[in-house]
Amino acid sequence: MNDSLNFRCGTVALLGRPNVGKSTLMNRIIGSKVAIVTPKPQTTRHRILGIHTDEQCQIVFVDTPGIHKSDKRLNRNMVRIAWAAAEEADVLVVMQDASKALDRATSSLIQGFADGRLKQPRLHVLNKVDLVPKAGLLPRLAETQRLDPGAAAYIPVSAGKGTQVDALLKELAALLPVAPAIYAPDWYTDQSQRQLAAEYVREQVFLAMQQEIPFQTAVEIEAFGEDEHGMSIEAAILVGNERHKPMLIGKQGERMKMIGTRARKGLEGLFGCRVDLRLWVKVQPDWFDHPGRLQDLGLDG
Ligand SMILES: Nc1nc2c(ncn2[C@@H]2O[C@H](COP(=O)(O)OP(=O)(O)OP(=O)(O)O)[C@@H](O)[C@H]2O)c(=O)[nH]1
Ligand SMILES: [Mg+2]
Repeated sequence: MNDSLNFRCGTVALLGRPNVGKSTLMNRIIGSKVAIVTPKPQTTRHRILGIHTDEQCQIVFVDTPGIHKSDKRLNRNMVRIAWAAAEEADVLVVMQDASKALDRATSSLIQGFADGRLKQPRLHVLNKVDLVPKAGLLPRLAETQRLDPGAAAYIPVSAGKGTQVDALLKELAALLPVAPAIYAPDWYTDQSQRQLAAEYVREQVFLAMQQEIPFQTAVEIEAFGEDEHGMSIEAAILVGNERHKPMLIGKQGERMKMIGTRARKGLEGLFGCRVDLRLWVKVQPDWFDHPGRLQDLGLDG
C-alpha cells in the first residue's frame, strides 16, 4: 500500500479564553518555542503557525489570541484574529483550563460552539490536568459534554507536562482531510526570524513588568543583520505612556539589561548562533488605540 494515498494534512485552530495554555500546547507539539508563553493573559497577539509533520500527517496548528471582551482597539483586533482563524481552519480545538472553576465566560464560549455556526469538527481539550485532582476531572468532562454535545472528542491533557498530547495528535490527524503536505517537513513555523526576535523580547517584557505596562507594550525590530559571527538585532520597545519608560528601564538600566540578556539567551538557543541584541524604549502615546499604528505592527486584525 502506498502511504502517500492516506497522508492527511490540514489546519487546526487552537481557540479558547486567555491563559488556558494554547501556546504551551503548540510549543509542546512542535518541540520548540514558536509562540511565547507567560503567566499573564493576552500574551499571544497574532495568529501563529506551528507545523507538525510525521509519516502519516502534517498538522498546521494555528495558535490564536485568547477570546475575551474589551473596549480597546488592540484587544478587539486580537479577538477578531482568533475568530478569523477559526473560520478558516479544518478542525477546531477548544481549550479550557480545567484547574480553574468553569466560569460563565468559559461555559458560554463552549456553548457557542454548539450552535452550529462553525461547521468544522471540533475537539474540547481540558488542559492543566496536572493541577486537577482525579475526582474533579470526570464532572468537568461531563459538564463540557453537556454544554457542547456535538464535539468529536473531549480530551484531558497537560500541555505543560506533555500528558495525553500524543492521544490528542492521533484524534486530530483522524479528523483531517486526506491531502498532501503543504509545507516541507523541516518547516515548523511561518514566522520570520525578525518576528520571533520581537516576540522573544516581548515575552521578557511581559515577565518583567506588572500591572498594565505589558499590555501597553509592543516590540519593533529596527535593524536585523546576519554574518558568520551570528546575528545582530536592534529592537525598540514601544510604551504607550511617558511614565512607563523609566519603569521599564529600571534603576541604572538594570531592568532593561535583564530583559535584553534573557531575550538574547532565548534567541541564541532558538537560532543556534550568537546574537547581539540592542534594545531601547520609545514612547508612542496610546499606540494600542491607533488604527494606523496597529496596522504597522501587524495587529490590525
Ligand atoms: N500547570 C500547568 N500550567 C500550564 C499548562 N499549560 C500552560 N500552563 C501555564 O499557563 C500559563 C498560560 O499559558 P499560555 O500557553 O501562555 O496560555 P495561552 O492560552 O496561550 O494564553 P494567551 O496567549 O494569553 O491567550 C503559563 O504560565 C503556562 O506555563 C499545564 O498543562 N499545566
Ligand atoms: Mg498564547
